[in-house]
Amino acid sequence: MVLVGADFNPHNGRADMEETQTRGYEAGDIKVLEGLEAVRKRPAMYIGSTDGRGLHHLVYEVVDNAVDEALAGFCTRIDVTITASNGIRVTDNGRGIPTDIHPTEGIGTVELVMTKLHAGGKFSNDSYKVSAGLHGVGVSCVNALSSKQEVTVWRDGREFIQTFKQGVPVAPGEFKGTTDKQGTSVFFQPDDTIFTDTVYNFDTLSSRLRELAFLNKGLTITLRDEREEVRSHEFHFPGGIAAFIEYMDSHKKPLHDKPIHFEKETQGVPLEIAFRYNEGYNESLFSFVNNVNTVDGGTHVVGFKSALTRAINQKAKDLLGKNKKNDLELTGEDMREGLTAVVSVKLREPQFEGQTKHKLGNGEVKGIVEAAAFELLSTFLEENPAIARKIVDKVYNAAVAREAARKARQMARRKSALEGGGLPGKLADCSSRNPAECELYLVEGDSAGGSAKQGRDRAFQAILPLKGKILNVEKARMDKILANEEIATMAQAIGCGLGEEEDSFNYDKLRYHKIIIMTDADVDGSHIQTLLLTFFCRYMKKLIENGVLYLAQPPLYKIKYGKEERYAFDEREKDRVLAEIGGENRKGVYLQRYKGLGEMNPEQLATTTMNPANRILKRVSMEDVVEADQIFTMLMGEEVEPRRKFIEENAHLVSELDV
Ligand code: 1YM
Repeated sequence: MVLVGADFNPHNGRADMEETQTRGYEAGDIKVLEGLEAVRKRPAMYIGSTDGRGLHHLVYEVVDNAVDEALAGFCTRIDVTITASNGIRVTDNGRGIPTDIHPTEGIGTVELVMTKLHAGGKFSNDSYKVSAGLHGVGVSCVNALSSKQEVTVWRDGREFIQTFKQGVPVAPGEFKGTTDKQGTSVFFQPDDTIFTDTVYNFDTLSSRLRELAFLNKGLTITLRDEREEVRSHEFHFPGGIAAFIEYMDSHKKPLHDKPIHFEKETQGVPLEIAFRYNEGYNESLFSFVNNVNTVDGGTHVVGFKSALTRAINQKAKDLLGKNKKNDLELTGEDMREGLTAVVSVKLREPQFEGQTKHKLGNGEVKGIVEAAAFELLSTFLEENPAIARKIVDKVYNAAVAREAARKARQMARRKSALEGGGLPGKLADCSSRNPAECELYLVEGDSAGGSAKQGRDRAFQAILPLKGKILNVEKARMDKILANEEIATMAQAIGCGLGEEEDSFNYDKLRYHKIIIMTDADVDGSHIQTLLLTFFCRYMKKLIENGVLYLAQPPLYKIKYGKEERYAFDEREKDRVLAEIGGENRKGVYLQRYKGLGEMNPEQLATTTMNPANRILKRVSMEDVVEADQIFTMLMGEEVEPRRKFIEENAHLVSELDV
């Protein structure tokens, strides 16, 4: 029983018996300890991973309990603090976790909630708690993975506190005095023997908490950082997910002024939908079930899409039938060009499917969402003819463009058949034909491409040099994109085709399980990187979702001292290495700042950036689709002003890259 510390005696309650929860030590407790021990032994099974993702997951788990209390209608405010020690405090103003002895379990309810593994909804009425996927493993996992946790409850005029170490109560909970406050506060210090990453990221927490505030209209959520530089954010959106749309589209040109926003509860399923069309061409549809982002959609999304298609088709028949040639069929995809939408449902027993459990499976939800959305949409289009007209025109134009793209694609196919198809001439392919071990380097410029070709291990590393800047896909439609040579070459080499439709993108044909973008560490390089990321995000999203896209990290410095050569990948490492060998000004020390890949000879490039034994690769993830989408649009879109502002605000990063 590893978890029972030597100084912990469960029989030996402290303090005054009247003020302390007394309890016996029963068989049930041993089970609890075994449960928590299992969490500590295999943390990844419970929270997904022990890296930064798992670390942040702990916060979401505790915040989820507070949000549940808000959903139940008892809590209006949640305050999250990153403490100076890199611990987390979450405080809500709900009813407070019950402090009495649990009627059936015979121990304090707080202790029960904090120590017993459950999938949610067992002890409380937390009916909207997500019971599958990564969420909802229960706050007891957070406790088990914390070197210290302290729970404070203000309830019925009294303050109650209980402290835990690695999930084990230090002592029974105690009442500390009277109070006029109400609510629950949980402080935890993540156990740094468990996590490989122990530092909380303010922006990561901030964007999830912002999202929660959008999804739970009226709830106030704050985030405060008490580490070096104190900063704080407050999120409160009376507009709910309509405000979410405005936030996401703040850099796009809207087609109509206000987002269209519906809320309706049918058959016990609360449904909230908001959407707005913009002048762009991309679809951004975000769906949530019980506040969890269903990245792979599911039945609620299918229901919404078919309602949208039916309602707009009906209206289009009305409006187009009379004046335009009506020989073009409008497809669902046409209806969603330039659409930003959020669909949020709350379900008592959600079932999640798919590899990552991010797809809603409940069959009944499709019909419920479709019927409600169709009715609301039809009425809206009827009552707002000017907006209906704009939407129908936009959808019609999308259909025309789709038809043009189809023809362009057909031509491209015919052309590649004429040329014998096959692989692009610029590609220096590897000899292995086993995609699982193959890597494709996309290299900026012909000169670095040449070094990479010489330095690579040709058995499994392929090189594709890219010339200059690729097309900015955010501004172009599919027909133009297909005609772009750099893009066509990349798509041919990768092998899956491109596009969002199933018939044009086939993941199974992927020829390399690692696709590595290698650009210079200067402003141009980061611009090309962003263009490529935009392209992959829009037209080969699956590669990012499946984690096969990477960024190479070339060193920024070479430090030479005598015969020794060392490389540094950032400023801190450079300073450390220099300090180790006695400083930059010492005789015989030579410091070189690499401005581009071209300054390295093939051997150096191979050792530092390409050899799997030494290189550092950064995996590109869709963790924060919303944020990525926004930055892409802003950096790449039509509007110049926000881009200028962003670059100005991030000028310190740029100057670091381009000294
Ligand atoms: C900072 C984290 O956990 N708040 C919270 C949790 C609970 C309640 C209120 C609550 C729920 C219920 C009744 C109920 C929980 N209680 C339980 C259990 N904030 C945070 N706020 N009274 C209070 O669901 O019936 C589990 S969570 F099991 F004790 F009821």
